[in-house]
Amino acid sequence: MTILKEITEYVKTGNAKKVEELVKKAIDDGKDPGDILNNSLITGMSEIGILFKNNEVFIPEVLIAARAMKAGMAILKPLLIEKDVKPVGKVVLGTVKGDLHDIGKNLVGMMLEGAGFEVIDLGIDVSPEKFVEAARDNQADCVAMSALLTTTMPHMKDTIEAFEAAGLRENVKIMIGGAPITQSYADEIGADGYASDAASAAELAKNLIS
Ligand code: B1M
Repeated sequence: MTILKEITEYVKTGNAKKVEELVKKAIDDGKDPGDILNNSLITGMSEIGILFKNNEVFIPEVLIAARAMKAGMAILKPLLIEKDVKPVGKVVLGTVKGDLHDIGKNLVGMMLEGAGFEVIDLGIDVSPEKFVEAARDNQADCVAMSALLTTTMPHMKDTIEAFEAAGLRENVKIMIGGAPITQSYADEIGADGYASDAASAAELAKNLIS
């Protein structure tokens, strides 16, 4: 098995120590940091995402895989910056105003990072104004909103309207998700996309900005 394939397997099984050790070894062996990122860490997260989507693994496995990926990323990051390897895109992520649920949102963030995005996570209870400000300040490509309550879903619409009012709607793709959200709700409020789970969210973000 190649070292990159080995790293992929250790990301999937969530072995952060091994990932760290093998990423260091791959660098010492002269492997390109971008190659290590794309063909081992991202592959591992994307494979765990598919298993999660198919209910073959569950939240704890995704969390430990993400921790292992992050251990590898911590080593790669300075080298990627040095080599000016750009992220796939920038996503501003948050749970909408009035909503404190963040477990699903955090999984979405991990899958986005795993897919090579830079994620600016604004946390929970994020107002439309905060989404607009963060997207503007960071020149984000995409805004990703999560809501778990039927009472907070309308803030997704308010946020889209805030982007329109700020004259920034054309600059960003807006995607939404969360247990009560549907594709028809996304269509109704004028979002660019809806994803039902974290792995699909990463796929959607890639499609939206490509
Ligand atoms: Co709350 N809660 N909760 N809760 N809570 C629900 C959502 C509820 C369905 C429970 C119920 O009554 N059966 C219900 C909502 C009813 C409704 O509106 N229809 C509810 C309620 C009512 C409340 C309170 C109002 C309770 C109260 O105080 N009376 C209160 C509200 C607080 C607030 O937000 N203002 C409340 C509070 C809480 C806790 C704080 C105790 C806790 C949250 C802890 C935390 O997140 N840090 C909590 C929890 C844990 C839940 C349940 C049990 C689990 C939610 C969860 O984390 N699921 C939930 C019931 C349930 O869903 N079974 C419930 C796991 C997570 C991985 O799934 O978030 O759906 P989910 O994310 C998925 C997808 O939806 C998708 O990807 C994820 C993974 O694949 N996804 C996206 C999510 N965001 C996405 C964004 C995307 C794309 C995909 O693109 C941007």
